[in-house]
Amino acid sequence: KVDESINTDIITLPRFIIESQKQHPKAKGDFSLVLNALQFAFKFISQTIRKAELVNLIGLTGDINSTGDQQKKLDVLGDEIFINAMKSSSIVKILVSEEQENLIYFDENEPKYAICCDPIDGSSNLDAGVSVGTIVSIFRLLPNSDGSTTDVLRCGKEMVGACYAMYGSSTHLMLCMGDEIDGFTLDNNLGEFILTYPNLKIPSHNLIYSINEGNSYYWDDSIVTFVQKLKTPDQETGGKPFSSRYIGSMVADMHRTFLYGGLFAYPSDRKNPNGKLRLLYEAFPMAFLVEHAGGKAVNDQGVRILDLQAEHIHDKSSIWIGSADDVDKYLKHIGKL
Ligand code: AHM
Ligand code: MG
Repeated sequence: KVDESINTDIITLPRFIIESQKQHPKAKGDFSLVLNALQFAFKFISQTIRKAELVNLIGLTGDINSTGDQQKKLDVLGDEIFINAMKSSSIVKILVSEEQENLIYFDENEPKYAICCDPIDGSSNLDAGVSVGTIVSIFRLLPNSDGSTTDVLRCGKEMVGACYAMYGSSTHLMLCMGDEIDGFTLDNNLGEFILTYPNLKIPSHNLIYSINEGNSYYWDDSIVTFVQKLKTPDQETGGKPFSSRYIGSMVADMHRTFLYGGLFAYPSDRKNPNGKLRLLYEAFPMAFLVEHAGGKAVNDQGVRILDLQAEHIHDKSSIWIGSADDVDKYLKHIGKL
């Protein structure tokens, strides 16, 4: 007897890409080559992280990366996996990686796409088995460009796509190719990402704030007052205070925010005058995804993240991101709404 509980008509990522391509008859299939390389990198990194403890990969290499952090072996491996996957895409010309000081240029590839990525974001959490992820922004090269930093030192709104993979209890992929955002879950037996959250919308509000409050000593008074306000029940919050949730891994904190709603922030402070998170491969892709899911993302001054432009590939930005109503609360607080 056939087990009727098994769905035999699932939408895998390759099927999803083919079907979306049909809706854009002018598409030449270039973007699918990029996605194919990306999903391979995500699967490879996912497997590597899951095996890490067993094959004794945990530990420091002793090197310092371009933004001054100590690199771990998994950071190096994740970076290598990512670079090789983009190289083999045939179509990604340049790559900005958090782990590489300079832009990587692939001589052999066609000059079509530029990718910016944090191969393993939240890596300080790795040894504790906490969820980490890979964050990616995708730009099409400027007309007639052969690939250079000017292709990525642009406004975030010029991106053509963004995604992140989160290596948690399952491996999830959240993807936006310019329209909606769609979520996939990796089926390890099939080796395929399966569509599990079609056309995901972020809730317009939730009583959750996610911020490293240990930094409050270094914050401006305005931020201290705002966070205090979130913890003080009022009529707007239905008489309840916001709850605090902070994993310390942006992908995991944002994944929860996409599904449950609320507000995630990493403001600037006296230690990090421009915030901590990087514009090209942390703030931009998350802002792109959140806006396509109906949310908002702004910096400390209330400027839309996607209107910002990086001057250097590793530039940082403050960020307030999440449910539209909760970001609006911050905007009202600073008098920008
Ligand atoms: P990383 O790219 O070096 O891993 O740093 C980025 C991470 C984010 O994932 C996370 O939101 C943030 O750093 C946490 O920082 P902190 O430990 O200062 O709260
Ligand atoms: Mg990182």
